[in-house]
Amino acid sequence: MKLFVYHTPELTPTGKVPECAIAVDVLRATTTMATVLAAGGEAVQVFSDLDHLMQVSESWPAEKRLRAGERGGAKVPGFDMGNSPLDCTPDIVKGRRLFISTTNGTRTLQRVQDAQFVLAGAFINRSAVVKYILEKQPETLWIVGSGWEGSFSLEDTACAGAIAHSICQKTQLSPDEIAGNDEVINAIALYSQWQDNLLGLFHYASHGKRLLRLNCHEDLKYCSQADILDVLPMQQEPGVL
Ligand code: 3SL
Repeated sequence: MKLFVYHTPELTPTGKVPECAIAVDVLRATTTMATVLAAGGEAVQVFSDLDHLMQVSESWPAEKRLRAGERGGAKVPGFDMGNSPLDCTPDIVKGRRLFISTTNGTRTLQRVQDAQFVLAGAFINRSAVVKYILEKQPETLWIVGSGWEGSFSLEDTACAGAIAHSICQKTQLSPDEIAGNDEVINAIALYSQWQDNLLGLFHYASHGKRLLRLNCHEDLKYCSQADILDVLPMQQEPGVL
């Protein structure tokens, strides 16, 4: 298995897809998706465009859908919810499909949607994702961070490092043996430095600061927990997990 880490969807090589891709948007899209599915959501369907989301979800029974829209960290007016994983409790999401559009995370999933296997990963479901990768043993694996509008984000690269670190530990391979690019080594180093204080790292991150300005302290705490959900958000058809 060769592993490649990309900090943003824009940095992935054009015209290529790997056998398996893990989209990561720790703050907060992939954390929210994992939470919805763990809480009994029927599926998560992702959109980059808000109007397209409205149009497609219109044909879904109203009592079986939830529309989640986020721009700039805030809920989009007229949507049922924004992108807080804390709103995704079983009483709200069970049996319903989440139609979601966020600033960056949904674009990452769309960039890798043609890979044979597509997963959504975050700290909260890191061990479930790693378990799947070790069973599947894909020849080529990409971990793609979402960043923020094309720029690097600390939290996504740290999560990529957490996944890579765990793969190394469980296979007894060194980072050098699995790394397909330098970003893998860099991501593992970042995670190793902050693994005992992920919340502290989020406070340094520009998107962490943005969410703190929006009073999302509890969201940051929730997203910083590792391995708390045994859930594997996997693409069933393009754009649907
Ligand atoms: O950029 C995204 O996709 C979102 O996860 C951003 S936010 O955390 O909902 O603000």
